[in-house]
Amino acid sequence: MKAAPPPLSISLILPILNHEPRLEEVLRHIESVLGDRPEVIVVYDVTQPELLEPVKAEQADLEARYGLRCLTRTDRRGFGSALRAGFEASRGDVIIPIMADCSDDIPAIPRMLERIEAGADIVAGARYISGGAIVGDTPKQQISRAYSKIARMISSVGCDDVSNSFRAYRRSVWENIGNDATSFDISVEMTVKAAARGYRLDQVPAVWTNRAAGQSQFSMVKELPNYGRWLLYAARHAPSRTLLVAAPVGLVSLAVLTVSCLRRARRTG
Ligand SMILES: Nc1nc2c(ncn2[C@@H]2O[C@H](COP(=O)(O)OP(=O)(O)OP(=O)(O)O)[C@@H](O)[C@H]2O)c(=O)[nH]1
Ligand SMILES: [Mg+2]
Repeated sequence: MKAAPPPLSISLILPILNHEPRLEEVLRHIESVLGDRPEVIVVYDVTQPELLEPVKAEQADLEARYGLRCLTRTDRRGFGSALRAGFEASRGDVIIPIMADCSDDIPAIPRMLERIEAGADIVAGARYISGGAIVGDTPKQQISRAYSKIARMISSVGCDDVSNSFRAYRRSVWENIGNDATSFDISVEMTVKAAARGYRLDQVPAVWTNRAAGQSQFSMVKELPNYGRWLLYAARHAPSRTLLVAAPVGLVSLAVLTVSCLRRARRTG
């Protein structure tokens, strides 16, 4: 009888800008769901010299208690760059970015791994399919939902949540697809490039919870051109060239939606 293949090894990458007050809650949750199976790498970007000492103390404490590995970079290099550093330092067969502000659905990870074992190359945690959800909907989330709809409409991307960074990547996908996004759009970049190259995308429902503490680093205005760029890429690589017409329509709809959401957010304070 043929022996069963060994279980896939997992690396979890947690990016942190300076400090995330709920990091330890995330680590405890990971431990309760996955035990000591995953390799955990925390990528800190520290922007103020006076924070370095407390960050180093926090890291030593966490390394001792949770057996994780910390990378420290000075300066703000961006979310995408932090994920890249984590991927490069990781060793797992499957790599999963996890936010350090308790927004990701840790119990969804075993379902993601099942899909990878069944042959998927990327398994997205999808908030916009049945069983997925957002707790604490904001204008940003409404734009994100619309963005995913537009991306799906104008391209061949078989994923209903292209921007969620919470997803499982087979290591080979990350190694074979070059990426250059330094910001939050890295997840969209990987999705549209993987779809264009015929990798197998799958998704599982995931609940995303808005941050309850700490500071958001996401700026809608700064991200708009980044996200626009990947819509164009998706349209360019869609099966039919006629879809090129749909890309500008999608971009304009996204810009209109963004402006109206920002206005609404400003009105409601
Ligand atoms: N290392 C590193 N981590 C970052 C950087 N920017 C954001 N992060 C971390 O990446 C994770 C996601 O960033 P958030 O600010 O929560 O982004 P978001 O989830 O879109 O925004 P919220 O909805 O407000 O939570 C958090 O753990 C941040 O600390 C960065 O430049 N470098
Ligand atoms: Mg967050």
